[in-house]
Amino acid sequence: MSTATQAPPLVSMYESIKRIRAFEEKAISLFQDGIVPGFTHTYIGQEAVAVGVCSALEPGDRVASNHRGHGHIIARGADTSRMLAEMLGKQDGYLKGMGGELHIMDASINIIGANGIVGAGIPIAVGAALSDKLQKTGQVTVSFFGDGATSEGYFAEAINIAAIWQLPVVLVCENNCYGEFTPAEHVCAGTIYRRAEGYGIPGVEVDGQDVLAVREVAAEAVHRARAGEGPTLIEAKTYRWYGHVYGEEAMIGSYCYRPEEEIADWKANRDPVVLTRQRIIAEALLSEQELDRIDEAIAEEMDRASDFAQRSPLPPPEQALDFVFSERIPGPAQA
Ligand SMILES: Cc1ncc(C[n+]2csc(CCOP(=O)(O)OP(=O)(O)O)c2C)c(N)n1
Ligand SMILES: [Mg+2]
Repeated sequence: MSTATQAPPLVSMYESIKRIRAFEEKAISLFQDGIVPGFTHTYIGQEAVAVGVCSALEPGDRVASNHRGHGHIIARGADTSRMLAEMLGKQDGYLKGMGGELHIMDASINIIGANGIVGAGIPIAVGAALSDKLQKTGQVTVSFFGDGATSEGYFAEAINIAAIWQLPVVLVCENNCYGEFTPAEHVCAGTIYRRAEGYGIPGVEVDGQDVLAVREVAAEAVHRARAGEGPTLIEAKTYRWYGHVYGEEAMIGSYCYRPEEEIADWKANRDPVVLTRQRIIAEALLSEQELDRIDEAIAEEMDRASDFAQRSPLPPPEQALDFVFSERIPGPAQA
């Protein structure tokens, strides 16, 4: 179900935020039941960043995602059934079950890839933007990455090239306060958005829990990019509710890298679902009951996605080496 075309922007943004939340809750429940193999990097708590930014894009614009990418991809309108099937390693998944959540891409909606290598999506986005500039397509590319990625060489090299060539790219850093188990302030020197000044491009900080504030700064950055005025660095202050990977306690035991009160405060006072709902009610755009009906329709969509993903078959073993972009090197016995 999507009311995005008819609904006022704030309502369609709520719907998108809620879809991300519900998708993640479904993924967590499947993970807890042992149905999702491996790890899952949940986006809960950060939904307003993806939705605010993507609401400022045109359909033809591109998005380069990262390892915490479910929200970015859903905000662009990805098929949640195929996403969930991919997470379960099933044949009807976006990558025929061969890639998992870290590699989801959908060329039909210009998602140019999630990426498991921290920071590596940034030069890919800049490359896409270079292509668009040379071919005068008028498209803009957004790169989403975390605070941790700003300490990688990729970030410095890509932002420099984007700035010097005035490429149509928007660099969105989701500062969720931690990179794995390390507080951002222990590893990120200075202030992330202020680094833009050294490259001669605008840098802006925004409250990542406020979807309208995110949309506003993103719209300005997208406008600049499309007008040929080059990149913008946006630092969205946000928070991930759960571990670096869901259920990380099983790995790190009682090691506590963030205070319980901090987590509780973000959940109680800075929840983007609640904040967006409150705004819709305050502006009398919809009633509580109408919002509940949106929630119910999304919950049904997630139940259908879960059924679809669980019913989908596993890829056959003989497919293991298909779609893999590497050479099979003959072993000594065959040489
Ligand atoms: C180049 C590289 N180094 C280390 C890792 C392991 N790793 C995966 S996610 C992550 C933390 C990234 O933190 P951040 O960029 O802040 O994103 P967040 O997980 O907070 O969304 C690390 C260190 C990796 N995947 N790639
Ligand atoms: Mg982080």
